[in-house]
Amino acid sequence: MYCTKHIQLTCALVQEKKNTEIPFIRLSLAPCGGQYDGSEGVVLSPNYPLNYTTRQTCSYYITVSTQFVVFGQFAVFQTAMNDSVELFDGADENARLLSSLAGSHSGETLPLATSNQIMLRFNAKSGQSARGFHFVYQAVPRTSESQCSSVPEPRYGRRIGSEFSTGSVVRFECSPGYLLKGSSAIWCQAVPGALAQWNSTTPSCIVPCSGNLTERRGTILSPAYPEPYPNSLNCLWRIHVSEGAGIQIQVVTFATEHNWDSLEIYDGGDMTAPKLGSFSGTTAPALLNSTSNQLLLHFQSDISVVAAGFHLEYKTVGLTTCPEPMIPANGIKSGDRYMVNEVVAFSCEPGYTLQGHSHISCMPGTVRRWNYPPPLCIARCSGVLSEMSGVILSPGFPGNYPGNLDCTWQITLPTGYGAHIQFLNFSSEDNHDFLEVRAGPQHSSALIGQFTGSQIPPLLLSTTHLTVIHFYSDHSENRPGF
Ligand SMILES: [Ca+2]
Ligand SMILES: [Ca+2]
Repeated sequence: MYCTKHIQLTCALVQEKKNTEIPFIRLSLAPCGGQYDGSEGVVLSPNYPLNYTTRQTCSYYITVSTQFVVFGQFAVFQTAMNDSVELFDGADENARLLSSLAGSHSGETLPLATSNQIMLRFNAKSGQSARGFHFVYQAVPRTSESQCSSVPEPRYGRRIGSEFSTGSVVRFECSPGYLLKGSSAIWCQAVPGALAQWNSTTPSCIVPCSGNLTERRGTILSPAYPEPYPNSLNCLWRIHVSEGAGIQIQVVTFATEHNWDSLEIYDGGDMTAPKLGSFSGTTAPALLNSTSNQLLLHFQSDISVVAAGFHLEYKTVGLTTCPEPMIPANGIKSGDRYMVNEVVAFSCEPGYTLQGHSHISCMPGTVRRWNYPPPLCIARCSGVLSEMSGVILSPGFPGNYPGNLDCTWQITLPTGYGAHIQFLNFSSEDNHDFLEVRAGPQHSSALIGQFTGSQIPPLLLSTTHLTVIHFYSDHSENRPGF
């Protein structure tokens, strides 16, 4: 099938229904209309959580015990502009209209009903569709002149105070990651000749689509979490903790539309910083570590298909360093800073050859480690030396050389120069392991000296510019060499 995601709406819908990568999409579909008798409950638009079916009117009748009244709010509300929901303060549409809503109104608290019955009528005649609604209701005590209506806990938050008589104050706070929208405190006022009333509506707890987080720890949620996030988001969160500290993000849940809705995390204060990663679908690492005291999170969703979103927790951590690198035997380390991106260099003492990487750097990532192991400094069996001075060591020096060696070092000097050869150490198995110095590359070239045993050879002079040193050891009895 050929289809372009952003052009064919039908294609997007099919994709949503078939998409098995996105968890939390409930597939049981809500009916159009019904009777609700519990002391609390949920009313969903037809087909919810998918877009509602159009060209119909659905009537929902909600009844609670007679000593209570109905209190309700829309956790989610999204209709086409010409489709509306009407709430009637009684058993049918002849009762007083409590509220009439169209468009987008999630989280709003509705006026309290005066009766124990309400009727909710959904007019979906426009032919256009949208997400619909998720209406939550509960039975609350009737009010009086000295008693305000009982105040429910906000979704994703809590109510502090449970006195609802005149003069009482009730405060609200939101769960981590949510922001209070509305009054953080309300009080119950006496109204002369009428029922007592709260001075303001109860607030709601929403997820902000941006933020500057400076606390030592915190929570970042995708907008509308734990409901799926909306389309067309462009959210930016900055975490900035104290200088010298690092930030660790724990990914608690993560699900976005694969390839289309992605969370990018920058290892610094702005989008020019290197990315710690770009995540979409359900793949995100459990832990992410910054290399400094700032992180930037950028979440974008496109125009169709959503998923459950994400829940991230961050905390401030000590920025860890890479472990002290081991200095190779006969080697020298330069650099003593082991933070991320810092480099340590190694070199070898004269006569030793560096094997491995001369520079290693401390890598960013969840675990602090060097990009390479420290190098080794080894005395090689054979080599070509063309410097005007140098050092030659037997393999393994200052330890014993191995058996069965056949090493050749060639000293190549500019024409006209000869070589002084001075032995600082010499020890080989007498009459079995030999060192030979010849004035030329051939085995037949003039022998300057042949040495074996434990006596240090004398100062030698080669009169040619090409001097060759051979060292042979047999299969047994090794000594420290030279
Ligand atoms: Ca999307
Ligand atoms: Ca030997």
